[in-house]
Amino acid sequence: MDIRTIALTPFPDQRPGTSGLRKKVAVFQRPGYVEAFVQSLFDALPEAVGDAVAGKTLVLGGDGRFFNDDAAQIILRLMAANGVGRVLVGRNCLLSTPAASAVIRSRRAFGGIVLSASHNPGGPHGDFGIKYDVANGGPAPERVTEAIYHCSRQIAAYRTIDAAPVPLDRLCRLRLGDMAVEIIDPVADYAELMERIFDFERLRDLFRGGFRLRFDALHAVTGPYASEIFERRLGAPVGTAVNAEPLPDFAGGHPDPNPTYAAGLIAALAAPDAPDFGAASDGDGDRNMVVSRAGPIAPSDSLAILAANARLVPWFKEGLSGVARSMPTSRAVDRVAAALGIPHYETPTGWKFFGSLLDAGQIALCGEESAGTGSNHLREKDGIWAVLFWLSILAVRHEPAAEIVAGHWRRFGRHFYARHDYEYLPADRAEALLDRLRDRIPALPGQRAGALVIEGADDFAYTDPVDGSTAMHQGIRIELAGGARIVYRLSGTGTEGATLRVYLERFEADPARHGQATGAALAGLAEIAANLADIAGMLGRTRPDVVA
Ligand code: VG1
Ligand code: CO
Repeated sequence: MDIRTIALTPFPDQRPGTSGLRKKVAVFQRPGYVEAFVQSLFDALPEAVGDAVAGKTLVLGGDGRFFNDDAAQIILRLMAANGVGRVLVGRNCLLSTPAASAVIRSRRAFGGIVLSASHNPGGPHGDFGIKYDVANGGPAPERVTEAIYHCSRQIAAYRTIDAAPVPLDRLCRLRLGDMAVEIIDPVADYAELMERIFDFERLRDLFRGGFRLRFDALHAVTGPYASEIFERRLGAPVGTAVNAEPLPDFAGGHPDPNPTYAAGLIAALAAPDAPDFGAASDGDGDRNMVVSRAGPIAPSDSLAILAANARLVPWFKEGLSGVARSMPTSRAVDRVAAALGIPHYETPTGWKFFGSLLDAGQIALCGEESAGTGSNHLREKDGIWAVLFWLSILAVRHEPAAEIVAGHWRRFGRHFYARHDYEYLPADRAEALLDRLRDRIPALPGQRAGALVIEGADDFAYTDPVDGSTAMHQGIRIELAGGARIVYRLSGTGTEGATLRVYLERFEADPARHGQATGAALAGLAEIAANLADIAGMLGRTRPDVVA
């Protein structure tokens, strides 16, 4: 094997964000860009995780978006040149994010690379991304991503080999230089894990009884998983999974499972002949939106409902050790934890912060307001798993999903919740807005904001209870009288300008008021949030671009 060392000049912008490195495709296509990042990753690992990739088994997959195949070939050559012993590649370099996590864990791999920009749009003018998972199958923690960034600032050369492209379209074993390459079925390990978690016989009964599911894969990676699991293994009718063929540009759509980008699903569930339950996932299969005949179920509510019903799933029959949610996620799940008498944790945004709690067994279930739910079965959030969890509840309780949601609110109260996103902002203006708010924090408690009194304010900082690592400046929290809350933070996944996220939450105990529309219930709070941060004055915006 002839290893070539190619000199390069560092790229200054290779700092991973909330979930890996995300940029426009054109940025990743710059000569040496993928090579610089992946070599920086390999260079960082000995110090960051205590071992190098030489001789190890790695996993490689992606969500199939434009540039997936080109990047895969570049990375395979770098792996060979860096002495990787064996690489397991999903056929056609496809692996959903949760499936990559499953393969890393089931095959005891050293780590894995997932090529995805998740819910961001794809195609030649869209986004691409690279993220690294460590040996527990979870996203590299911050000390690793920071080490990669540090190496990327100093890198002088990368190592590669000259080789023809590796055929990735059929299951086989071959060699690339001295490295063993195994092309694996992207669905098999994952589907097998799902069979161990859920009662598939009971779910088959559900479909035999005529239950109708519509799963919208949005032409992203989950299509093959949904067809195999829902249709072939559980006997749901063919056509249960729609838009199930992964396409490099997601058919021009935006693979973000929210009511705007999955409007077809929302319409199907509102139609007179609506199926019993609807769901959609994102580009890389780790998010889930679930929809009842009454409309989408808020992700924060879904997390709380799964927690309250966990014992209906065989995997959780002994109950949950604890739960966690990201800070901006509504506190609905905290109430469930209190009722169950189990601990609950509040972490910064991003799945990487759940890993240590899951590894230590302190939590068994966790989630984020951004349509992410997961558990100790993996170290990533998991879209198909969340749907199977919901189906399991529906199979046992025999109530419509909308009734389960309403019953949950009657028992625990309702947390009205929304996120307002202001997109494509000049980064300096968005940062100035947060800086200004941060400076005002000490003076805010006791002040009136609209009709409400501010009870507390802080700049969220987190100390991991397991490993003691810290994360600062994770969002500004404003607590208001009566159980209302506003959170401001900047997105760490965008690729164009800055995105300000404003999270609104208001608790309502009275069941007579649970039927209000979310927009109406939060209108007053939205106004307070906009005024408090002077969004119009600072950003020149009078309404959010996206309400999720
Ligand atoms: C967003 C979400 C966050 C999620 C992250 C990755 O991050 O808010 O909850 O973990 O995306 O999800 P940010 O920094 O843009 O708010 V995925 O499915 O896009 O990898
Ligand atoms: Co995703």
